[in-house]
Amino acid sequence: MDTSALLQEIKRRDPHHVNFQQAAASLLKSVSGYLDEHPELLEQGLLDCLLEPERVLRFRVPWVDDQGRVRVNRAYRVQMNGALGPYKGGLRFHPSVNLDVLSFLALEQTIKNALTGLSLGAGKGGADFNPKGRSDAEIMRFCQAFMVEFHRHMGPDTDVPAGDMGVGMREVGYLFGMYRKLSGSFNGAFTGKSLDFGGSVLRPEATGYGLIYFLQSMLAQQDQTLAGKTVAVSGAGNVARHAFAKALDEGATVVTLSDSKGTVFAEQGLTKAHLEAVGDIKADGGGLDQLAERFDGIRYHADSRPWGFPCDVALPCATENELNEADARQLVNNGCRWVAEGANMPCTAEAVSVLRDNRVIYAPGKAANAGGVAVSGLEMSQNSRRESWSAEEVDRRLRAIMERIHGRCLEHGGDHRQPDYLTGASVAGFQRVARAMRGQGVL
Ligand code: NDP
Ligand code: 2IT
Repeated sequence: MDTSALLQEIKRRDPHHVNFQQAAASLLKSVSGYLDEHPELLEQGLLDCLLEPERVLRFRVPWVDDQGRVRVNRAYRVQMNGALGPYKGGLRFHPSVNLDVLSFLALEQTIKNALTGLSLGAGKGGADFNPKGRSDAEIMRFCQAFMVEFHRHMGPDTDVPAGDMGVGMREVGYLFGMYRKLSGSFNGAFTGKSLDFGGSVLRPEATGYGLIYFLQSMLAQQDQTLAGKTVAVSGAGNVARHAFAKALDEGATVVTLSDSKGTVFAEQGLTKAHLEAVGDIKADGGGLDQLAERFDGIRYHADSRPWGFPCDVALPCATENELNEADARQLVNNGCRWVAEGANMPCTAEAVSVLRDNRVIYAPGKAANAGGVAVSGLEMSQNSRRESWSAEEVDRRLRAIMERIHGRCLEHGGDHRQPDYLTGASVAGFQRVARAMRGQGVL
């Protein structure tokens, strides 16, 4: 099927899967030039297969809350593509989780994991469970109930989950513990584990650090460095906080952070002390308004996003579609020149067009946030060798992987002074997974 017929078919089959349609349309548009040169890939139904998950599991998760009431959540695992290795990708616990969201994330993961150059297939899963306001005991019971079903569908050579929004080291610990008990096997079937039982050093930091390493390669392409640049970061979770910390280490001034309720802005820049306070506030379930109450020089803007403040670099690190066309125009008007995505698909398609039309250098999450899954790949290697590497070793490998991904994007990204990273990343990732699919026959 050709690409426009394929998009029509996707819309006809799942008209409500608007996020998946957005991700698929972006991918198909980005690889269309490459496909013109490789029509054999269209003939084999390869694209149709790439856009259809190998398998989707849906299951109920009944659990008992602290009041003794039975709650029932809906959970999924989208096992998207296994051509390059075991299905690999995070689990998200958030009330917005549905099959559309997980399908778009699984498609992005397919290209991202291929770009890392590691032996990683792709998947994504999670549940419409809201961890906010839940006690530690409730979180544990939910994680255990999730695994009672899911353990039979995963394993170190089949499907290796990790964290995503709402799933951090604590949740991975509870999930892994139940997996170990039910499977009777201690193995590397989860990444993002605690260092106390097989985790890799630097996995929590890896997505944010990797984003900054990728950004440094983007800047170097134009003979620029991060030192002295003003950076707007969105989010206040794992990715945002570690990107913020590394940007500070590299001499940038970070002026914003945000959460689902609002944005904090500090004209003189946020500091490590602020970052530490954000960690405490978030661990207590609080909002960023508390940061402005605790420190001078910080303004809190309820119900707003960071994109209205002047910056050189914008790093959206919260969630999908958090930066729209109007936000992109504001960034352009305020002098922003680089946008690199820490989150998955945070820029809408219209925002990407505005950035591109105004010569803002834009890097999609499938390239720029691949550091997290890359260190997950390194955690799998360490687990299977029964080794643990030093922080220096993991950091060195992470940096090298991000630089290699940057190089692969350039190969297919046109003008090296003004690279089109979206096309570059999509073609390079697609090329690798398509070759593997083709070599294995129609499956
Ligand atoms: P976390 O759960 O740690 O943090 C998510 C942050 O996003 C929170 O600060 C949350 O606010 C904020 N947020 C959620 N929804 C919205 C919204 N609608 N508007 C504004 N802010 C919102 O998740 P991560 O940091 O792990 O993930 C962030 C993004 O990065 C996601 O897109 C994820 O898929 C992607 N990603 C994560 C990787 C990882 O290794 N963790 C790897 C690669 C990509 P609040 O605190 O109020 O809930
Ligand atoms: O979106 C992502 O790449 C992740 N949530 C990390 C996945 C992983 O398996 O480490």
